[in-house]
Amino acid sequence: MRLTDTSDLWWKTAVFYNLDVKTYLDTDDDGVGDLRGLAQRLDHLAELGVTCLWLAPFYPSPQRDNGYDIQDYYGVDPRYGTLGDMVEVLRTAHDRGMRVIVDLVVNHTSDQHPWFQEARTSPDSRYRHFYQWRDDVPDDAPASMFPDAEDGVWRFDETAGQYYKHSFYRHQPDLATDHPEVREEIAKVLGFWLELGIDGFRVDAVPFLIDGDGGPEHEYLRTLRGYVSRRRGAAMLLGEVNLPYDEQLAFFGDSDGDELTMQFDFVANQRLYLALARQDAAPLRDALLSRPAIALGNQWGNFVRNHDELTLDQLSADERDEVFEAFAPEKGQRIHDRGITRRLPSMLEGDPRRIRMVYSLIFSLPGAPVLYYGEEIGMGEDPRVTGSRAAVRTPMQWTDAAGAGFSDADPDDMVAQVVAGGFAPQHINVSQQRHDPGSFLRFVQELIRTYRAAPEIGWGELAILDQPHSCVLAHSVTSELGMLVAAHNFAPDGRTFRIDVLGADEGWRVVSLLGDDPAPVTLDEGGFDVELGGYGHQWWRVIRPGERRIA
Ligand code: TEU
Repeated sequence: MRLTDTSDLWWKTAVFYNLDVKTYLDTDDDGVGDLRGLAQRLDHLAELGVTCLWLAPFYPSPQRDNGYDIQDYYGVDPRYGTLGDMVEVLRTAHDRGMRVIVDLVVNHTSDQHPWFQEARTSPDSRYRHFYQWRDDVPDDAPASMFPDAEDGVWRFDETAGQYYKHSFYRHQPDLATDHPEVREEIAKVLGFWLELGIDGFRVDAVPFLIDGDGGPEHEYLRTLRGYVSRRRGAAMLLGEVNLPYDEQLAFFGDSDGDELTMQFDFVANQRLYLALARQDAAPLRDALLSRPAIALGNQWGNFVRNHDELTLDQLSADERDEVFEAFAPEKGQRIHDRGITRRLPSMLEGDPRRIRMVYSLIFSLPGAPVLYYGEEIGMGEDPRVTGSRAAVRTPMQWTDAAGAGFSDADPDDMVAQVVAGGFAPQHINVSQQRHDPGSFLRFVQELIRTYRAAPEIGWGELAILDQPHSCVLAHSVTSELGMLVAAHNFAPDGRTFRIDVLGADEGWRVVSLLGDDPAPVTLDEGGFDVELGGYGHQWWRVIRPGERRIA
């Protein structure tokens, strides 16, 4: 992409919010959330300050992998509503100033997809080459991503008389994405949703999509991105690439950044949890220092939690054990030997200072924050669901009612049970927090407001600032738009220190952004003194002489 005009790079400063229609709001009390319910709650999201929704897969699906097993790329699962309801959601979101991206899951289809059903019938089927077939299992076959469910990635299909590849579950055959006809079909899918008004795609499992046996490489990602941009100038691709930074870099493309528009920062995410476990900011500090520079049009997606397990696969075995011990002491809270099935607030035992510190930090790092539904009220996982990602896929907690205000259906008919225990809706819900000025919801709303008023976070460059405490992360983000300084304390006791502002000059001032003291402080020899409480957090705006910005 040539960047002549940067006004349409909306994702640089967007606030993303991922939700799954089926667990959001059920308007017909059949126990399954629906698009009409989502439409009704768009005002909650707009009020919160969200600027882009990411809708988890809502397509027709046998639901054996939470909808990531797609049977028809052009439809809406009838349990959620119709395509017409989807257009209403889109229109209403756009009316409220929110964009909408959807999951693009084209590494594989469901085995119930007509292409696969047809492909397996005969080697001469016109869909046979849509998938990857072999007569035997290759010696160098990779291990399955789901080792407790699958013992490999090749499975013999009796009907087909051959092995097919499945990088994920056996019911998710991998598409042959290097085949021109498959690519043409994928292009049509993208074209369909773009024409309906979708603003981009969260691209599932990208390294699998462009890798594999004789698979296409980065040139295909470039093609996809080019196609998306041609069809809709301001549309983007947010890719799921859980790899080390140096490998991730290639997925942004060359110096023009012409492949994935955005990628989640899995490295910083995993290092964040190690830092929390150690009560020492060093692991995260080191990660951020090694975070590569990206092209102007690209962006990092910063997140605390997503819909999968909290994967710790990029930590060493010892580091992973430290995090397991601190935050998932019970075996049932772990999965695949690499991840945790809990949400942050429960891992931090509900400590408000610590939870707020983490969200403040995520919003202050260069990039665009990506929230997972329920994070705005501090939802926890369902402790009764063990060893499964389903623990964090529970109904959104709107009220303190038995059905969480999500649904009045019989609990047995509900798509997922409402969380029980200390994080149940009686304790954690939107209604109650809306009315409480000290609530977590109000805190997140304020954080989003402040992030949106500080575009330097999305556009700026990160610097880690020197100060004497390893438990503290002090950083600044600087761009032509302004400068922000932030400090976060990973330890339970308070710390005092001095922050020297990079490049500070005569007359520079700082003003606290998240606190309630609006008085600017003039820098003293280029720095200022900071008092940070236990697990404390602070943001400051740097005001240079002549700048008219307000706090
Ligand atoms: O995930 C792909 C994927 O690579 C992760 O699930 C990975 O296993 C995890 O990050 C640990 O490293 C996507 C979806 O997010 C997931 O829900 C689906 O199950 C999966 O694709 C298959 O479609």
